[in-house]
Amino acid sequence: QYDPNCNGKTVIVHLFEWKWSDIAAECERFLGPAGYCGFQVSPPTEHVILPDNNPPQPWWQRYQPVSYILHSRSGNPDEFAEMVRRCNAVGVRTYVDAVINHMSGLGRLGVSYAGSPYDGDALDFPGVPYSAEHFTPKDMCPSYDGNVNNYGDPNNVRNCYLVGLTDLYGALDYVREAVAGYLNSLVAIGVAGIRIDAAKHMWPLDIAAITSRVNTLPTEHGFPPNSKFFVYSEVIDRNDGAVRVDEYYDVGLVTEFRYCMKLAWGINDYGQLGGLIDYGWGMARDDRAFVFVDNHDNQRGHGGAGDVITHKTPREYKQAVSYMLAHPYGFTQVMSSYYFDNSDVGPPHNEDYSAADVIIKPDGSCDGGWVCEHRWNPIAKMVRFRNAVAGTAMENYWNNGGAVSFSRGNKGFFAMAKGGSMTETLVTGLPAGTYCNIIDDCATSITVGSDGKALVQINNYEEPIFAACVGCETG
Ligand code: AAO
Repeated sequence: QYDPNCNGKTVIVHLFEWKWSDIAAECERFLGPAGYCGFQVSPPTEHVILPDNNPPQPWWQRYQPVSYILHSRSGNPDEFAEMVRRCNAVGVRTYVDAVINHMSGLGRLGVSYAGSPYDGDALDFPGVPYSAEHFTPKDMCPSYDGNVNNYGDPNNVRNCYLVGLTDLYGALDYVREAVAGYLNSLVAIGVAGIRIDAAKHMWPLDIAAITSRVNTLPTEHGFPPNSKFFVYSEVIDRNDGAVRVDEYYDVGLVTEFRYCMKLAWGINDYGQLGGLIDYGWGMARDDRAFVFVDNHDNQRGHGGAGDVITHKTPREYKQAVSYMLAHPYGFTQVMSSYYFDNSDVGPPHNEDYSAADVIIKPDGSCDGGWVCEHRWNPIAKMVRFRNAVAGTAMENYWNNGGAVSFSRGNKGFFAMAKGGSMTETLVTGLPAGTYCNIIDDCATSITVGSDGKALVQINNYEEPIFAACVGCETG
């Protein structure tokens, strides 16, 4: 459950709200060749459909499941399985955003894509089936209105309804079996792991009871025998509540949201990059941390917003993601977004609100409202860098407040200049020789002497990054 099962590759991309057929194509034409380990999909199950919301059918309706049938605006079960199959065939793994803490919100009533009816107030979800006895008994929630409203009390956080979402009673064998059944249906078609949505609101023991029932990954999808399902728990711990990231180490990796904030501070003021990882703050240990510059929530002011860099400031964003991918801490995820003004609005869509095609322009960038940060030049190149230097330590760290550099063992060297230019003689950690900058397709290079030093020059305002790695082919 700690291994993403992708042959040692190091970066996942979150293809937020993409449809399955587009992802299948993206695996073959881009993710595989670029060296991505895999991708996280939006919740694939049937969910509430909210045509009367303003705006209609917000992105977050997918976080209100009503059954475990894999049918959503991204596609139907056949399209989902076909995506997983095609991506596995090119060595790119699928990770599902698993919403298993709750079902729909109270007051939600209707019928979903595959025909499953739902009634939130009656706690009735026949598509699973779940009924009232499968939800956390009211007397176990210490809050006055039944909702999570005191992050200082774990019983409140985990036994009450998160923003009115009907909370599954994870202590019940029936619920554990039903959720494990869902996860095993994913395993059977070749899914390699899950993000556990709202894990902070589940008891770690309940999660462990569920994941212990998950089968090993099928060898016919290319997994080595006895491979375990990868798990990363979504826990927003900003030193502000009773629930801490380390409570989730036994079940897998855990999201480290303090990293988003620390990295944003560091990009705004390079002097602060040196203190990026702060164990004094309780940040997750290196082999448990799941990190990202921004996610689908905090990029739009939902959970844990503030102090976060997003695609809306592309120059800073490229620096932030490049630094994250150069730095050894944690397992990394790259965000891939769609443009939005309204924080509730769903993805680019067709008339029936199914997800619209991702359009790829001749220059390789995206159109049709999709941002495709994962294709941005320095970001895609740094995926290759991170794979090439995997397992090495950060050494020879240098930072003068306006520029920063470090080596990764004797395999890679990284430098970045906030203002867009720098000229410095630096210790590179690399064996003597000439190395070119993979970011500018080898337009510039450094010559490392026998003392490991080189004159490093950066002169590129938009992408002020130098990255070289041993054995990194270019182009
Ligand atoms: C929607 C409507 C609601 C309605 C509900 C039910 O918006 O009005 O009541 O339906 O009908 C997403 C959306 C929700 C949406 C939900 C269901 O974001 O708006 O509700 O789908 O459709 C907490 C959780 C965390 C959660 C986050 C959003 O701990 O798990 O809220 N993230 C996941 C998903 C997310 C999804 C869900 C969970 C639910 O990624 O997309 O919701 O499936 C503090 C706490 C955090 C807490 C935040 C926000 O954070 O520590 O635990 O996250 O508050 O409540 C500073 C602090 C930081 C603080 C933050 C607040 O940064 O340092 O600690 O401010 O923003």
